[in-house]
Amino acid sequence: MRSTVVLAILAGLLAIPAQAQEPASQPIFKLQEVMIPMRDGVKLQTVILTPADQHGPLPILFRRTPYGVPENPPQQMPASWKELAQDGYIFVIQNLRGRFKSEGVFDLTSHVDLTNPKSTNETTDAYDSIEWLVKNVPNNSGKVGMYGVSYDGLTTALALLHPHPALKAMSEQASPVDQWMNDDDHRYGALRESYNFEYAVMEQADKNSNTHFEFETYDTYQWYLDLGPLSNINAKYLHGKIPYWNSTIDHPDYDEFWKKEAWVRQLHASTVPNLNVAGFWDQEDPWGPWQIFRHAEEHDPDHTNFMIAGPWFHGQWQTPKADSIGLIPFAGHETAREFRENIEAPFFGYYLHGKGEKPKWQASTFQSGSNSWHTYAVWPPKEAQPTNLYLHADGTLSFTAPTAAESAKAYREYVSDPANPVPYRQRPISPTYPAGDWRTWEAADQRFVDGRPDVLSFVSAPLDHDITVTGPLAAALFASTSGTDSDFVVKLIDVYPDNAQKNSWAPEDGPKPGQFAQSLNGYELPIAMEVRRGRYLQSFETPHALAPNQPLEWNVPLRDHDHVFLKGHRIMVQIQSTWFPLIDRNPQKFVPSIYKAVASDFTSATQRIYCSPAMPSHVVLPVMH
Ligand code: PG9
Repeated sequence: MRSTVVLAILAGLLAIPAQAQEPASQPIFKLQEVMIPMRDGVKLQTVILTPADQHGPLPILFRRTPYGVPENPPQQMPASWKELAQDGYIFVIQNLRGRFKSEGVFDLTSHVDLTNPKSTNETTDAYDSIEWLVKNVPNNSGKVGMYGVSYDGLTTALALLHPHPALKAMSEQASPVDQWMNDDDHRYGALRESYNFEYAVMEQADKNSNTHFEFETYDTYQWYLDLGPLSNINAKYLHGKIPYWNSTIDHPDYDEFWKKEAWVRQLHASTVPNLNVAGFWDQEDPWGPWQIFRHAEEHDPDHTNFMIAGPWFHGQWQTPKADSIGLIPFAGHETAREFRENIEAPFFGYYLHGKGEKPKWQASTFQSGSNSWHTYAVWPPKEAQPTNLYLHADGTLSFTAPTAAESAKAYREYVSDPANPVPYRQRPISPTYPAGDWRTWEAADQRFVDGRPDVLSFVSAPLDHDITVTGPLAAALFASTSGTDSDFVVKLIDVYPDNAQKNSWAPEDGPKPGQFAQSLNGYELPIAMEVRRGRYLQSFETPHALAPNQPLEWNVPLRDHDHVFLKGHRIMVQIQSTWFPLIDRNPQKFVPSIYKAVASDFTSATQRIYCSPAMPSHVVLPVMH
């Protein structure tokens, strides 16, 4: 059981895929398990994988995980290590305190208090472990790198707050930084209901395993709908036993608890050379790496802070190839292999082996649409000009602002009903883990909600030239609700022409049943999607009721992107007020805490999006010139 779980985790979450490995004729690593003592006496279970053919001293590549360490040495080189291993590293993997055989208590909230000398946390545990490793691992070169995806990226990034002097380079990949503001658990205070709940159960139900919540209903959309108010999660299922879930519902607003969790607020310099890696379609942590990059930029005199991004789902850059995401092919590029071969391995090679050259760029992306690699001296590039794309009341989208003549019909409206929320992906919605179709939902064809009366679409004419957007995107909506609280979800979509799919092709993992029926012809590919919750428009700390039917400006950050809307494609914006069960349902009636709302608080509301000269709802695109 344990080994199945570890294998699944390594293959999926931690992106060391089991498939596409190379056959080995002899053992490639020697495995040693040790318990490394921390400053408070707690010992952490740690596995040291030494190359069987090691001759001279080698640097250590260190990964810290909550998901379990391997019990046996890999028989074959994991695809995600292949390029790194050519330079030679001692790979070290450690279970975090409180996970599996590691002693102590697991803290899912990554609180780091460096002012208290008695406090232990992931920053001090990384420091103490590196201190031990450089002194105790035979034949190490004294140089250490850290790396990892997601939670392992977080534990990497946390070492930035007080790095051990032997830590010479790191690559944090998809690390969250502030779980109330964005990434896994909330979006600007709107709860990521399915993820927060299912993940907290996975990591906190049992110290010795990764636990998948057993839904009685396969279509979790139905399960969460039948659940009713969120208070039923504890009342009916968890009974207060999952600490992170309890903290979430005890702290609905951006209070001191969440501000402490937002560890990136303590980062103001590039303290270790760092390759930040983000996926444009990362369904879990798309935002954190950009925040780490920006915070480290505050003081980076030696230019050691780098940003890489590509058209990837969570961790896809560590899969064997990444030549497509869902149905979207990358024009023959094996983007994951290319990233590891041309960027990740040379980066560590330079800082840990003294080989090759330092990257000459600050940012590098695999740009979607054009399907090509790019480098940028600075991010965002100076050539990107913020350009408004306006929503019009006739359902069109254009670079021309609404005119006075359009004022007669100044808005579009719909009724949002929490009893019939818009699904975030096509039903049935399988459980988030293990893997499943969760990984690619952000690149799914949005035609599945076209025609719903509670989803507004605005569409441009076919483009007469390519439009390249490189940098941060945002939406500014002028919107009202007949309720006293409400959500607005904005989706920016690339609409493929009806004759887009000329050649046949197969996705990376081979076509799955049903995939042949889908087509890129007319495909509605989401480029950016985000939600804002009305109660937090004025203040994240103190929620406020909205005045019914009073238009307000809603600013919706849409993160950093690099995409070309190709000639002949159209641009679309979709707007809706539910996104379920990804985001919990807003009762649409202001209550002090949504997590304490009762069934009768949930009411329908009439939502309006304004498109007039005085209230010109628009999306801001960083258009390259
Ligand atoms: N997205 C997962 C996670 C990271 C950090 C905190 C909580 C969850 C993960 O894939 O590890």
